Amino acid sequence: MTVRIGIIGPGGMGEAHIQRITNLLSGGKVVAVADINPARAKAVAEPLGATVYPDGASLIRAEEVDAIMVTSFGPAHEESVIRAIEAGKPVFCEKPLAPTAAACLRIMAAEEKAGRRLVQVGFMRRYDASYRQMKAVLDGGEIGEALMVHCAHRNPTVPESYTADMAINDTAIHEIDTMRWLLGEEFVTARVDKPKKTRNRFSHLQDPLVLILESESGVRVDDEIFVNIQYGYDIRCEAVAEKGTVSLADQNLIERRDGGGHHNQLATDHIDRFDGAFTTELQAWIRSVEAGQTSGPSSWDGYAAAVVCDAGVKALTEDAGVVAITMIAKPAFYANEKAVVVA
Ligand code: ISE
Repeated sequence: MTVRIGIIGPGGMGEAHIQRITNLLSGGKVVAVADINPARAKAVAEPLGATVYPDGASLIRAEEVDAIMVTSFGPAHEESVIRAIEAGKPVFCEKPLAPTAAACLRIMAAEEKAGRRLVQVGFMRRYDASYRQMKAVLDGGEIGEALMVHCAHRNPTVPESYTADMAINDTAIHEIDTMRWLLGEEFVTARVDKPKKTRNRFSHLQDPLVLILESESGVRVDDEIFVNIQYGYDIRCEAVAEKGTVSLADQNLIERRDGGGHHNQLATDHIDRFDGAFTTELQAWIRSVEAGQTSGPSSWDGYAAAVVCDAGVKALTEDAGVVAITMIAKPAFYANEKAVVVA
């Protein structure tokens, strides 16, 4: 079976997903496109031979569309995701699931009403080979329980439109989700440390900053967010456990030695660094749609990340010190989910 996919809001991330589905992955075909900018929808659809729809609602209703991919602007996600759920169609939604916890709760309510999981959230790091190996080591128990995790999330630069809160809800959201998954528990507090600011930033930003999270069992996670580091896209993570440590290795593809010394090739952005993760993530989604069993990061994960982000943004923007994180109890509907990963 070929899963016929309709994409809503094909921006940069959406384009990258379309290229993967069209040129690399098996089992899926993009047949429909909608965008608030009709010229953009046409430009994306034409080379694919896909149909342009005037809006997300008509694309979701279309008989020729089996599954929906939402890659529009975050605040627009809720409407499309809920419509897709109501139409009984599986939906892959880029992060964030929605920008507020309240909107995520509405999505969860729609999914519970539909009676089956239909939403996969685009937290791609769970599909990254190196994070998966770190998780296997921790789950294996040989180095004991994790006590602390040191993370760094460094972007070369960000545009002026990147607002102060985005350091948490656009950038740190990746570590928030990955650490919940890696540790298998929720966070209970958040605080933000504000080091000396780089001169290479727009003045409205606190850059760098360190988000510090504490989990239910007391694991301390620190996450350095530095979005103007200039030199490259650098993602680091070291878990310190009772009898050992495990960390992501340097992500270089090649090492070069020459008269200037010994160099690593660094990634330049997330599309480059997480290339393999995006591929595995989307292939897993297509397979799960074929099997009629949506899996991977769920609406619950989208909600939990949003709640932690809210606490982090409060700590950052209101100088609120240690902020308690309060979530609803995890609904039974979302218990016992497994992430299906396709090698
Ligand atoms: C961006 O939206 C992403 O999702 C990237 O993975 C992250 O590195 C970047 O900071 C965000 O702005």
